[in-house]
Amino acid sequence: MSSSKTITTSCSFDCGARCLLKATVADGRILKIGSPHASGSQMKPCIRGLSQKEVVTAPDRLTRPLRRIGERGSGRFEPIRWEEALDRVASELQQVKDNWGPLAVFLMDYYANEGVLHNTRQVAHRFFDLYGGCTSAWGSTSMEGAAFAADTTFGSQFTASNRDNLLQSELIILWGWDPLISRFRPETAARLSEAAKKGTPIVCVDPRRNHTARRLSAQWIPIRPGTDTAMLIAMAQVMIAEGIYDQRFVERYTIGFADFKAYVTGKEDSVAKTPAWAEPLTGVPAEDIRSLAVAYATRKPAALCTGWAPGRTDFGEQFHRAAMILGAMTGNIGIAGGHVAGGTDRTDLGRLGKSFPAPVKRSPAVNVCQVYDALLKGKSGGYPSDIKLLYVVGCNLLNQFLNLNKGLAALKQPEFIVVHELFMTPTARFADIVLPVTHYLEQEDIGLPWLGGPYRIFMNRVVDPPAGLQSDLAIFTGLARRLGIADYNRKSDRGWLEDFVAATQDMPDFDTFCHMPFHPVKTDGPWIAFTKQIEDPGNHPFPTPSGRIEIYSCKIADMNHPQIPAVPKYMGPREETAGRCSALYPLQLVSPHARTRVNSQFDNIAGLKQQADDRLWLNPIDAARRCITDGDRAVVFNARGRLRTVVRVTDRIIPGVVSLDAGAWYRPGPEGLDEGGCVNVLTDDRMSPAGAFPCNSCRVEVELERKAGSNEG
Ligand SMILES: Nc1nc2c(c(=O)[nH]1)N[C@H]1C(S)=C(S)[C@@H](COP(=O)(O)OP(=O)(O)OC[C@H]3O[C@@H](n4cnc5c(=O)[nH]c(N)nc54)[C@H](O)[C@@H]3O)O[C@H]1N2
Ligand SMILES: Nc1nc2c(c(=O)[nH]1)N[C@H]1C(S)=C(S)[C@@H](COP(=O)(O)OP(=O)(O)OC[C@H]3O[C@@H](n4cnc5c(=O)[nH]c(N)nc54)[C@H](O)[C@@H]3O)O[C@H]1N2
Ligand SMILES: [Mo]
Repeated sequence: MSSSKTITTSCSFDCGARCLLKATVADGRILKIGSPHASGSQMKPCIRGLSQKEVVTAPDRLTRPLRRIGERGSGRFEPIRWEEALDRVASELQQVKDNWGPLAVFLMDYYANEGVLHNTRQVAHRFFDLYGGCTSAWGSTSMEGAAFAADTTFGSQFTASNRDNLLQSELIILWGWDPLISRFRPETAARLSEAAKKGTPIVCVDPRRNHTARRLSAQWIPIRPGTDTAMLIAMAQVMIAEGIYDQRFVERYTIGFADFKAYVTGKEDSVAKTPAWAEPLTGVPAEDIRSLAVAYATRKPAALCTGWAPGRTDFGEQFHRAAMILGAMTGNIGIAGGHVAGGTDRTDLGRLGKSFPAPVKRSPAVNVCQVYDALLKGKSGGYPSDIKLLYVVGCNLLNQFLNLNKGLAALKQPEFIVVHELFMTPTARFADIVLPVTHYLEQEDIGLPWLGGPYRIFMNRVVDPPAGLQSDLAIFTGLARRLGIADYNRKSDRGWLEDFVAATQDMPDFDTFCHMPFHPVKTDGPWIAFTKQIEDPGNHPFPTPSGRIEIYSCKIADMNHPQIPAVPKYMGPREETAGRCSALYPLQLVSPHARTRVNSQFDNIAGLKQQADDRLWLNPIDAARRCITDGDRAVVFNARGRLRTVVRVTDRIIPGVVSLDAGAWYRPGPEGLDEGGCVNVLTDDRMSPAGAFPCNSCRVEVELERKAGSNEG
């Protein structure tokens, strides 16, 4: 046996971080994946990165193209040769274009691979752009509410500050945010732990006492999902009534405060949005709302850090807008120890001068919540086209998109479905042709931090792919050749990467970059969003129509949409307002991201599945009412679907709410019951007014699983 060597790379999936991996390799096989010392706490990989050997070598890894032989969705396939598979896909693409035009192709590409070169979205979009266009999806399943709010309030998506900043905060509020699980940059957990250790008060507002709250021993304020905006607005009311908001900041940097104040105080609609008003909506005692408002307004600087989950609700954008306004009312924007609440948490640091060429033509698009509806209804439903061919790259939509049972019908609709995948996912089962792809450890690339950040990682090829396997880019290159598209890809992978590096000013030469574990991007001191706008507003206006932080948004006012008010307002969850629904399905359901998965990825990997918490969290009060005890098997259901799961009875969740991690694979059982525990058999596919993905606005009922043969009701 030859001696082993170590090779550095990073993950490239949609994971919340971007860490350094150190692979030990011998005889072309991975022995181990660990974390290099060089990374310190800064880029330390989590259990998911460290388990990638198991992913690459998984026994169920797809290694040959497959053609469907059974009924669609039956999962019956036969292997075929690459030539044959690519010829078939190319001829279907040509035929659809000739007969129906290119818009009859729906491209469902998503963020499975976020490498600079093997980026699933960019390689697919470029191909279909040159093909002549297609119909595709718009909107982020993650943070459309935050993106909308950032654009309309600040005129910028770049609202992030470095996490060292938290060490200067006198108070940290984690609102619907669980970064010890979701990461939000690799260093976040370490900085929060340091802040906790040095005694910074940390408060967590969440329906669950989540992992971060527990590990940091934070104060937990339980809240009902989808009602956060009411609590934030009541906090604003306290600050106004008690005269403790930062009047100087509001006058100097914002517009529209008077309109917001008129709503908050009740001048506009005779309802003062006091803590007593918010208490029955949110489930949070009025006194707790007042205390948090006073603390946030008076302990300066303070960081209100919001996750995206509270914005993945019926009126999600209002949550992000309201949090931003509180950040402004407390003067915590653009200063050390403060934080832009409600934003995307993105930065533009570390971008490369060039990336895989993005599309030029804009294709018509439907919101990510409406993909199934568009497949089912086409033009008759007001969508851009009738879909004949669905092309899926890097997306497990049947598992991850809302209202899975509607998805089952929708995926029967197209005449032809192509899926590029590593595994036979619930979505891939519906393909006519499945094209297996390489894993990121099998190719060279560049890894950039999730949400941006000041470093870049050269992703070395760690092992060779299984014989014959191709990357998405190589597959599209082969299809382009067959379709006579000359310009798709004239370079080698290396050639592209060298180009990206050469086009980036502050990069070392390519060879040096390849041999360093990571390249730190120089920043002049700590980076804090909007410091220039705050320090020198005369020369640095906010990029909004007014040049100020828009509490009243001119852009929203122009939209003139009755459900998107120009100042943030609380609007009740839609299902709750439909009274019958809340009586039939009295529990609210949230579906957080799992510690052991990236969305649905790795649910099929035994080592990770064993460590997953795929139980339904249920409060003891709700459990007792249903005669359910810890460890019981139960069925969770509503009008859209039913799933079977195991119950974890815990007081770490507020009464009236249940929680089930998203991402377990759908496994159909008898009578429409999902035995895999895929939460999206329950969720509703109506987007929020501004396009947010409302997975956390969902009502269900839970019952003990009936024994076979029981004839109860
Ligand atoms: N380990 C891991 N990390 C990940 C991912 C993963 O799958 N696994 N996915 C990555 C991706 S793609 C994304 S978009 C991000 C997602 O990041 P987020 O959207 O921030 O994460 P979630 O886990 O959905 O939810 C965070 C917290 O919000 C709470 N919550 C849910 N609904 C509400 C609500 O209405 N109000 C309040 N106050 N709290 C609520 C949940 O209980 C949970 O504790 O994570 C990224 N990081
Ligand atoms: N109920 C509920 N639903 C949710 C969420 C929630 O919080 N609750 N979160 C939403 C969020 S934030 C997100 S981002 C979405 C994620 O939704 P998806 O992006 O559909 O989720 P993934 O499970 O990451 O699916 C990516 C697929 O691509 C495959 N893949 C990996 N690498 C490659 C590659 O290089 N090439 C190709 N072709 N394929 C590859 C993986 O095997 C996997 O099946 O889910 C959303 N759905
Ligand atoms: Mo996401």
